[in-house]
Amino acid sequence: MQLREVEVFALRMRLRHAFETSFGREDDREFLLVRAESEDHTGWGEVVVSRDPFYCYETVATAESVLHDYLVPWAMAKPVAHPDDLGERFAQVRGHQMAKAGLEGALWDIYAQERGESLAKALGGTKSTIEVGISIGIEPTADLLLAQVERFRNEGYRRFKIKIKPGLDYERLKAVRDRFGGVPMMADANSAYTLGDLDLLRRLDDLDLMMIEQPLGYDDIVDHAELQRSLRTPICLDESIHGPEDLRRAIALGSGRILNIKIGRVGGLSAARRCHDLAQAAGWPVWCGGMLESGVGRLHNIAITTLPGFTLPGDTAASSRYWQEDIIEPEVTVSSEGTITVPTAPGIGHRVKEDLVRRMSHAHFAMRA
Ligand code: OSB
Ligand code: MG
Repeated sequence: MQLREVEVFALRMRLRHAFETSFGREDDREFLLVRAESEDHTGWGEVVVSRDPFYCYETVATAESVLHDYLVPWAMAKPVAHPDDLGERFAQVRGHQMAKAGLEGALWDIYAQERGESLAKALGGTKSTIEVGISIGIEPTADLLLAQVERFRNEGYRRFKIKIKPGLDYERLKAVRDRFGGVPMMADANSAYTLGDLDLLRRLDDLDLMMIEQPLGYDDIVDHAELQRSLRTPICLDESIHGPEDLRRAIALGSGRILNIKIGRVGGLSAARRCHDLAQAAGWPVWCGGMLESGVGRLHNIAITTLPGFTLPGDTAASSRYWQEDIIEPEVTVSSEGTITVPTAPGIGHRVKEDLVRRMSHAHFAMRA
């Protein structure tokens, strides 16, 4: 495929329910959308950055700059035979995985449309429905947390991820365990602890959690290995894995036993697929994480989750969990059994409300080949 035009839109979307983690609180999502046009097709990708560099170093501003100055011109410079080839073309830019992933995602959408296949099928996915869970932020009180779990359990979600931070951890999780019995649940600490908290982390073993996600440093795989040796609960890595090479090292060290794959964090769908393959070979189950995506990123998440190694429910909830109005049509819905039906139309498979995107976007650039 040869790109004719790439447009990048900056969006700010109000979350229906503020989302708080150990690193901060988000009331609005600020992120970028990429619209890429080839001779015959239009593809969409989402750059899952935030306004602030609190989850990782990338932000709306860094992604906008790197896309404008390097990645978009390089993607348009000559034809792309396969989206897998972009990794090499982008390699001179170190890091900036989310910026790379957003643009690569738009090319994957085009590539799938060219083949007349759904994005899931083009990636080699095998499922027609996927199982999903939900990620619940740090709520102001334990009662409000319990009310959230209750609501989402009634809606059908298959597993509950509860955000924790020091002081709001064991008791909160215990309250959920006591109220809801054996529900599949896990905790996500977003790097809020150190090995100095070993006693507390060990107590979490009593709660029969499916896993504890990223308890230690955002860039650590050594302390996590030590912690995993002293915990029964599997550790799931999120922040510290930025691609297949990080994963290879983490597997070698035993830094965990499960991987959260976020397409943006690992640098795109091609890298996500390679992480999936590596994890599968090592016997690590994987699941698809989320970055409070709009419909565009959500559809990419659904597609990657159809690969066979995604054996645990992910964080890909319904559009309505996040947005008053999503930017895709139809919106993503979750059945009362906690499943999402994988789109079968070519590419990402749902229509992007382009007029709405153009009206909502507060900054924009376009480049032509
Ligand atoms: O750590 O998985 C995380 C959201 C923003 C930043 C980091 C994380 C999250 C989530 C939400 O847990 C997942 C979602 O519902 O999209
Ligand atoms: Mg996480």
